Amino acid sequence: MITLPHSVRFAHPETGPVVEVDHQVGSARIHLHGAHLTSWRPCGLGEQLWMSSASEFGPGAAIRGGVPICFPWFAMGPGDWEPQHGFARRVRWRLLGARQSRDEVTVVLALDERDLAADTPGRDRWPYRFGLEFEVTLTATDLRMSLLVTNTGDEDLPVSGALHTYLAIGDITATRIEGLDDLTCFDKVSGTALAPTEEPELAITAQTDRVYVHPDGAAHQVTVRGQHSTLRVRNESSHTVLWNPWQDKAEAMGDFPDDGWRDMVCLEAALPMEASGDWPVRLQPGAEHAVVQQLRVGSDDRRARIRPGS
Ligand code: TA6
Repeated sequence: MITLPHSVRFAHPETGPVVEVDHQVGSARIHLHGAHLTSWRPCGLGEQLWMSSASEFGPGAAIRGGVPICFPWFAMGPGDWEPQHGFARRVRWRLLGARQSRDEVTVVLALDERDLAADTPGRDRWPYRFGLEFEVTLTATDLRMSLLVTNTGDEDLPVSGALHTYLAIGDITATRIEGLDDLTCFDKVSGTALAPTEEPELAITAQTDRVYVHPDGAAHQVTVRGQHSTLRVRNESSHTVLWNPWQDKAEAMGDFPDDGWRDMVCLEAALPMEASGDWPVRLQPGAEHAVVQQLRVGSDDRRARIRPGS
């Protein structure tokens, strides 16, 4: 029996069992299904994560919006692996525990091969022993998410995946993204590699699906200046994925509102994948690897961003 701090409780809405966090630093909701974070509200601010009003929540479904956990592969793996983005977001995880202090609250969920049904779609493609821990920490300004993969087996473990975060940005046409201009990327829409640009701010004006490569696989920070707020996204991963389906793709998805593309953007902390040409990460027995994403709300510091001479 897990003892939860007073700011963390279980709830059982129609959409399935959730962990509700209500702390002085903010609130959040995490579904046991997929360990799927579907809401983050920093104290005094509105919802920062975009959720589809048409999302499914049933067994085996992929919840649309919030922070899908893509694992053990991204997209279709090497090209034709179903289900898209792996099985971790489509199965029930376990609540390991939660802790709080005056300034922060943390919830930890877990998944390993013993939690999977033998017929879990995609398991036959990836029959390995593994351990996953997803740790979510809220502070007054930050949401920090860590996905820790451990190879608990006795053979190398091929892994890929991402924290596939949907940001609620207000109006995509009024949104600018800084910090991607100096990276190379693979553009999945055109199927071509794109060189770094000289444009410090990126506007999204059409379907966008890009895999950016972090130099030396180091952490990388991006600033999203949305219609109502500025969000800093720090990805401790090897890649950042940027996605907006735009109108045609949104209309073609049954769990995505036709005009949903107008107020969301995905910025994802990702591991090497087929599109980046360097998948998978191979963990030796006993080894572990973490993907971390930190979202920080904050005042607009344009003064600090003005380039000399501009
Ligand atoms: O992260 C971008 C992407 O790989 C897009 O290509 C698109 O497929 C998106 O993920 C959503 O995938 P999903 O399986 O959640 O519909």
